[in-house]
Amino acid sequence: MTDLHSPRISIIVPARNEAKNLEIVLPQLPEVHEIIVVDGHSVDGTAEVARRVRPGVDVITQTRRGKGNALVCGFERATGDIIVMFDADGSADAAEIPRFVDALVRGADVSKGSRYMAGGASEDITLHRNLGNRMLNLLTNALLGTRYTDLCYGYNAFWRRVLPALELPPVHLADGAEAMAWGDGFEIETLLNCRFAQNRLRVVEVPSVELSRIHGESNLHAISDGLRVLRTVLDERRRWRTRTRLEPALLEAAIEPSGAMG
Ligand SMILES: Nc1nc2c(ncn2[C@@H]2O[C@H](COP(=O)(O)OP(=O)(O)OP(=O)(O)O)[C@@H](O)[C@H]2O)c(=O)[nH]1
Ligand SMILES: [Mg+2]
Repeated sequence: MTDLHSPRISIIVPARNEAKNLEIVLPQLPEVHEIIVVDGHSVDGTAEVARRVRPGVDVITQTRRGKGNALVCGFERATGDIIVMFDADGSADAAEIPRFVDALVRGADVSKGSRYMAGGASEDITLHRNLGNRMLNLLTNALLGTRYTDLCYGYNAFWRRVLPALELPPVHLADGAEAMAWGDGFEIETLLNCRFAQNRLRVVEVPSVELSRIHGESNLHAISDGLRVLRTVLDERRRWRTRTRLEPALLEAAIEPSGAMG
Protein backbone atom coordinates (compact mmCIF):
# COMPACT_ATOMS: atom_id res chain seq x y z
CA MET A 1 0.00 0.00 0.00
CA THR A 2 1.18 3.53 -0.73
CA ASP A 3 2.83 5.17 2.26
CA LEU A 4 1.45 8.73 2.55
CA HIS A 5 4.01 9.74 5.22
CA SER A 6 7.30 9.12 3.48
CA PRO A 7 7.87 11.05 1.27
CA ARG A 8 6.07 13.94 2.96
CA ILE A 9 3.00 15.18 1.12
CA SER A 10 1.64 18.73 0.98
CA ILE A 11 -1.92 19.00 -0.32
CA ILE A 12 -2.68 22.46 -1.70
CA VAL A 13 -6.38 23.39 -1.81
CA PRO A 14 -7.24 26.65 -3.62
CA ALA A 15 -10.64 27.82 -2.36
CA ARG A 16 -12.77 30.81 -3.26
CA ASN A 17 -16.10 30.81 -1.47
CA GLU A 18 -16.06 27.06 -0.91
CA ALA A 19 -17.18 26.89 2.75
CA LYS A 20 -20.01 24.43 2.09
CA ASN A 21 -17.81 22.18 -0.03
CA LEU A 22 -14.87 22.25 2.38
CA GLU A 23 -17.14 20.90 5.13
CA ILE A 24 -17.36 17.72 3.08
CA VAL A 25 -14.03 17.71 1.25
CA LEU A 26 -11.50 18.44 4.00
CA PRO A 27 -12.55 15.61 6.35
CA GLN A 28 -12.12 13.18 3.43
CA LEU A 29 -8.45 14.04 2.93
CA PRO A 30 -5.94 11.52 4.31
CA GLU A 31 -3.53 12.32 7.15
CA VAL A 32 -0.50 13.77 5.41
CA HIS A 33 2.44 16.06 6.24
CA GLU A 34 0.32 19.19 5.69
CA ILE A 35 -2.85 20.51 4.11
CA ILE A 36 -2.74 24.12 2.94
CA VAL A 37 -5.99 25.89 2.07
CA VAL A 38 -5.34 29.03 0.03
CA ASP A 39 -8.25 31.37 0.53
CA GLY A 40 -9.19 33.66 -2.36
CA HIS A 41 -10.55 36.54 -0.27
CA SER A 42 -13.74 34.55 0.31
CA VAL A 43 -16.81 36.17 1.82
CA ASP A 44 -18.57 32.98 2.96
CA GLY A 45 -16.38 32.01 5.92
CA THR A 46 -14.21 29.58 3.90
CA ALA A 47 -11.19 30.12 6.20
CA GLU A 48 -13.15 29.63 9.44
CA VAL A 49 -14.92 26.53 8.17
CA ALA A 50 -11.61 25.03 6.99
CA ARG A 51 -10.09 25.45 10.48
CA ARG A 52 -13.21 24.06 12.17
CA VAL A 53 -13.66 20.93 10.06
CA ARG A 54 -9.95 20.09 9.73
CA PRO A 55 -8.02 21.05 12.87
CA GLY A 56 -4.35 21.56 12.05
CA VAL A 57 -5.00 22.79 8.53
CA ASP A 58 -2.85 25.71 7.42
CA VAL A 59 -5.02 28.49 5.99
CA ILE A 60 -3.36 31.33 4.09
CA THR A 61 -4.73 34.19 2.01
CA GLN A 62 -3.50 34.58 -1.55
CA THR A 63 -1.62 37.75 -2.53
CA ARG A 64 -3.59 38.62 -5.67
CA ARG A 65 -6.59 37.14 -7.46
CA GLY A 66 -7.13 33.95 -9.47
CA LYS A 67 -6.60 30.23 -9.05
CA GLY A 68 -3.06 30.41 -10.45
CA ASN A 69 -1.91 32.93 -7.88
CA ALA A 70 -3.59 30.87 -5.13
CA LEU A 71 -1.74 27.73 -6.18
CA VAL A 72 1.64 29.46 -6.38
CA CYS A 73 1.08 30.96 -2.89
CA GLY A 74 0.40 27.41 -1.69
CA PHE A 75 3.46 26.00 -3.46
CA GLU A 76 5.66 28.62 -1.78
CA ARG A 77 4.22 27.84 1.61
CA ALA A 78 4.63 24.06 1.22
CA THR A 79 7.37 22.21 3.09
CA GLY A 80 6.68 18.64 1.94
CA ASP A 81 8.54 16.60 -0.69
CA ILE A 82 5.50 16.12 -2.89
CA ILE A 83 2.89 18.71 -3.80
CA VAL A 84 -0.64 17.59 -4.64
CA MET A 85 -2.99 20.15 -6.28
CA PHE A 86 -6.50 19.50 -4.99
CA ASP A 87 -9.68 21.46 -5.87
CA ALA A 88 -11.98 22.41 -3.00
CA ASP A 89 -15.31 21.95 -4.79
CA GLY A 90 -15.59 18.18 -4.45
CA SER A 91 -14.51 17.41 -8.01
CA ALA A 92 -11.25 15.71 -6.98
CA ASP A 93 -11.50 12.27 -5.41
CA ALA A 94 -9.20 11.93 -2.38
CA ALA A 95 -9.06 8.17 -2.94
CA GLU A 96 -6.92 8.84 -6.04
CA ILE A 97 -4.09 10.52 -4.11
CA PRO A 98 -2.10 7.26 -3.70
CA ARG A 99 -2.19 6.81 -7.48
CA PHE A 100 -0.51 10.19 -8.00
CA VAL A 101 2.04 9.53 -5.26
CA ASP A 102 2.84 6.05 -6.60
CA ALA A 103 3.74 7.42 -10.03
CA LEU A 104 6.14 9.93 -8.41
CA VAL A 105 7.74 7.37 -6.14
CA ARG A 106 8.24 5.10 -9.15
CA GLY A 107 10.33 7.74 -10.90
CA ALA A 108 8.10 10.41 -12.42
CA ASP A 109 8.88 14.09 -11.78
CA VAL A 110 5.23 14.95 -12.34
CA SER A 111 2.07 12.86 -12.16
CA LYS A 112 -0.68 14.44 -14.19
CA GLY A 113 -4.32 13.51 -13.86
CA SER A 114 -6.16 12.82 -17.08
CA ARG A 115 -9.88 12.53 -17.69
CA TYR A 116 -9.29 11.47 -21.26
CA MET A 117 -7.08 8.40 -20.92
CA ALA A 118 -8.40 4.89 -20.34
CA GLY A 119 -9.86 4.74 -16.83
CA GLY A 120 -10.40 8.52 -16.63
CA ALA A 121 -13.71 10.39 -16.99
CA SER A 122 -15.60 13.50 -15.98
CA GLU A 123 -19.01 13.83 -14.42
CA ASP A 124 -18.61 17.58 -14.38
CA ILE A 125 -17.76 18.70 -17.89
CA THR A 126 -20.19 20.23 -20.40
CA LEU A 127 -20.23 19.35 -24.09
CA HIS A 128 -18.71 22.71 -25.06
CA ARG A 129 -15.95 22.56 -22.53
CA ASN A 130 -15.20 18.98 -23.52
CA LEU A 131 -14.80 20.04 -27.14
CA GLY A 132 -12.72 23.09 -26.19
CA ASN A 133 -10.44 20.95 -24.02
CA ARG A 134 -9.89 18.42 -26.78
CA MET A 135 -9.04 21.14 -29.28
CA LEU A 136 -6.59 22.78 -26.90
CA ASN A 137 -4.94 19.40 -26.25
CA LEU A 138 -4.47 18.79 -29.97
CA LEU A 139 -3.19 22.27 -30.68
CA THR A 140 -0.75 22.27 -27.78
CA ASN A 141 0.67 18.89 -28.67
CA ALA A 142 1.08 19.97 -32.28
CA LEU A 143 2.79 23.26 -31.34
CA LEU A 144 4.96 22.06 -28.48
CA GLY A 145 5.61 18.46 -29.44
CA THR A 146 4.06 17.20 -26.21
CA ARG A 147 1.70 14.24 -25.80
CA TYR A 148 -0.67 15.51 -23.14
CA THR A 149 -4.16 14.02 -23.12
CA ASP A 150 -5.61 16.56 -20.65
CA LEU A 151 -3.86 19.93 -20.69
CA CYS A 152 -6.22 21.92 -18.47
CA TYR A 153 -7.01 19.43 -15.71
CA GLY A 154 -6.42 20.65 -12.17
CA TYR A 155 -5.63 17.41 -10.34
CA ASN A 156 -1.86 16.89 -10.52
CA ALA A 157 1.14 16.23 -8.29
CA PHE A 158 4.89 16.82 -8.51
CA TRP A 159 8.07 16.77 -6.46
CA ARG A 160 8.54 20.14 -4.78
CA ARG A 161 12.19 20.18 -5.91
CA VAL A 162 11.10 20.92 -9.52
CA LEU A 163 9.52 24.26 -8.54
CA PRO A 164 12.51 26.62 -9.07
CA ALA A 165 12.93 25.43 -12.67
CA LEU A 166 9.33 26.38 -13.45
CA GLU A 167 9.86 30.12 -12.83
CA LEU A 168 6.23 30.70 -11.87
CA PRO A 169 4.91 34.25 -11.32
CA PRO A 170 6.26 35.54 -8.00
CA VAL A 171 3.69 35.82 -5.22
CA HIS A 172 4.94 39.34 -4.42
CA LEU A 173 5.63 41.57 -7.40
CA ALA A 174 8.49 44.03 -7.21
CA ASP A 175 6.19 47.03 -7.67
CA GLY A 176 3.72 45.72 -5.10
CA ALA A 177 0.99 45.56 -7.76
CA GLU A 178 -2.15 43.70 -6.80
CA ALA A 179 -3.56 43.33 -10.31
CA MET A 180 -3.45 39.84 -11.78
CA ALA A 181 -0.16 38.81 -13.37
CA TRP A 182 0.04 36.40 -16.29
CA GLY A 183 -0.26 32.89 -14.82
CA ASP A 184 -2.51 34.01 -11.96
CA GLY A 185 -5.70 32.75 -13.64
CA PHE A 186 -7.05 29.44 -14.88
CA GLU A 187 -4.15 29.30 -17.37
CA ILE A 188 -1.98 27.98 -14.52
CA GLU A 189 -2.37 24.29 -15.36
CA THR A 190 -1.40 24.94 -18.98
CA LEU A 191 1.53 27.08 -17.90
CA LEU A 192 2.73 24.31 -15.58
CA ASN A 193 2.41 21.68 -18.30
CA CYS A 194 4.34 23.80 -20.79
CA ARG A 195 7.10 24.46 -18.26
CA PHE A 196 7.29 20.76 -17.31
CA ALA A 197 7.89 19.99 -20.98
CA GLN A 198 10.38 22.84 -21.45
CA ASN A 199 12.41 21.47 -18.56
CA ARG A 200 12.23 17.97 -20.02
CA LEU A 201 10.68 16.62 -16.84
CA ARG A 202 9.34 13.09 -16.77
CA VAL A 203 5.56 13.48 -16.79
CA VAL A 204 3.44 10.40 -16.19
CA GLU A 205 -0.30 10.70 -16.78
CA VAL A 206 -2.59 8.87 -14.39
CA PRO A 207 -6.30 8.25 -15.02
CA SER A 208 -8.62 10.40 -12.95
CA VAL A 209 -12.37 10.66 -12.62
CA GLU A 210 -13.53 14.24 -12.16
CA LEU A 211 -16.58 14.36 -9.91
CA SER A 212 -19.30 17.01 -9.97
CA ARG A 213 -18.86 20.20 -7.99
CA ILE A 214 -20.98 19.64 -4.83
CA HIS A 215 -22.30 23.16 -4.05
CA GLY A 216 -22.01 26.54 -5.69
CA GLU A 217 -20.92 27.70 -9.08
CA SER A 218 -17.83 27.42 -11.20
CA ASN A 219 -15.40 30.36 -11.26
CA LEU A 220 -14.35 29.44 -14.79
CA HIS A 221 -15.53 31.36 -17.86
CA ALA A 222 -15.19 28.98 -20.79
CA ILE A 223 -14.51 31.54 -23.53
CA SER A 224 -12.29 34.06 -21.76
CA ASP A 225 -10.39 31.40 -19.82
CA GLY A 226 -10.09 29.25 -22.96
CA LEU A 227 -8.48 32.24 -24.69
CA ARG A 228 -6.07 32.68 -21.77
CA VAL A 229 -5.06 29.04 -22.19
CA LEU A 230 -4.55 29.55 -25.91
CA ARG A 231 -2.42 32.65 -25.34
CA THR A 232 -0.37 30.74 -22.78
CA VAL A 233 0.45 28.01 -25.27
CA LEU A 234 1.49 30.56 -27.91
CA ASP A 235 3.56 32.58 -25.41
CA GLU A 236 5.23 29.46 -24.10
CA ARG A 237 6.10 28.33 -27.61
CA ARG A 238 7.80 31.69 -28.22
CA ARG A 239 9.57 31.52 -24.85
CA TRP A 240 10.78 28.03 -25.63
CA ARG A 241 12.16 29.02 -29.03
CA THR A 242 13.89 32.12 -27.69
CA ARG A 243 15.50 30.13 -24.93
CA THR A 244 16.73 27.37 -27.22
CA ARG A 245 18.19 29.96 -29.58
CA LEU A 246 19.83 31.81 -26.72
CA GLU A 247 21.63 28.86 -25.24
CA PRO A 248 24.34 28.29 -27.89
CA ALA A 249 25.02 32.03 -28.12
CA LEU A 250 25.50 32.31 -24.38
CA LEU A 251 27.82 29.34 -24.43
CA GLU A 252 29.94 30.94 -27.16
CA ALA A 253 30.17 34.19 -25.23
CA ALA A 254 31.25 32.30 -22.14
CA ILE A 255 34.14 30.54 -23.89
CA GLU A 256 35.37 33.61 -25.75
CA PRO A 257 38.98 34.31 -24.71
CA SER A 258 39.13 37.26 -22.33
CA GLY A 259 41.61 39.09 -24.60
CA ALA A 260 38.97 39.29 -27.32
CA MET A 261 36.94 41.69 -25.19
CA GLY A 262 39.32 44.48 -26.13
N1 LIG B 1 -8.04 30.91 -3.83
C1 LIG B 1 -8.69 30.87 -4.99
N2 LIG B 1 -9.24 29.74 -5.42
C2 LIG B 1 -9.87 29.74 -6.62
C3 LIG B 1 -9.99 30.91 -7.41
N3 LIG B 1 -10.67 30.59 -8.54
C4 LIG B 1 -10.98 29.28 -8.44
N4 LIG B 1 -10.51 28.78 -7.27
C5 LIG B 1 -10.62 27.41 -6.77
O1 LIG B 1 -10.04 26.55 -7.74
C6 LIG B 1 -10.79 25.36 -7.82
C7 LIG B 1 -11.31 25.16 -9.24
O2 LIG B 1 -12.18 26.23 -9.57
P1 LIG B 1 -13.64 25.99 -10.19
O3 LIG B 1 -14.41 27.24 -10.04
O4 LIG B 1 -14.22 24.76 -9.60
O5 LIG B 1 -13.32 25.80 -11.71
P2 LIG B 1 -13.52 24.51 -12.57
O6 LIG B 1 -13.19 23.30 -11.76
O7 LIG B 1 -12.76 24.71 -13.81
O8 LIG B 1 -15.06 24.59 -12.88
P3 LIG B 1 -16.19 23.52 -12.57
O9 LIG B 1 -15.78 22.26 -13.28
O10 LIG B 1 -17.43 24.08 -13.11
O11 LIG B 1 -16.21 23.33 -11.09
C8 LIG B 1 -11.90 25.47 -6.77
O12 LIG B 1 -11.46 24.86 -5.58
C9 LIG B 1 -12.05 26.98 -6.59
O13 LIG B 1 -12.53 27.36 -5.32
C10 LIG B 1 -9.39 32.12 -6.91
O14 LIG B 1 -9.42 33.17 -7.53
N5 LIG B 1 -8.76 32.04 -5.70
MG1 LIG C 1 -14.40 22.72 -10.24
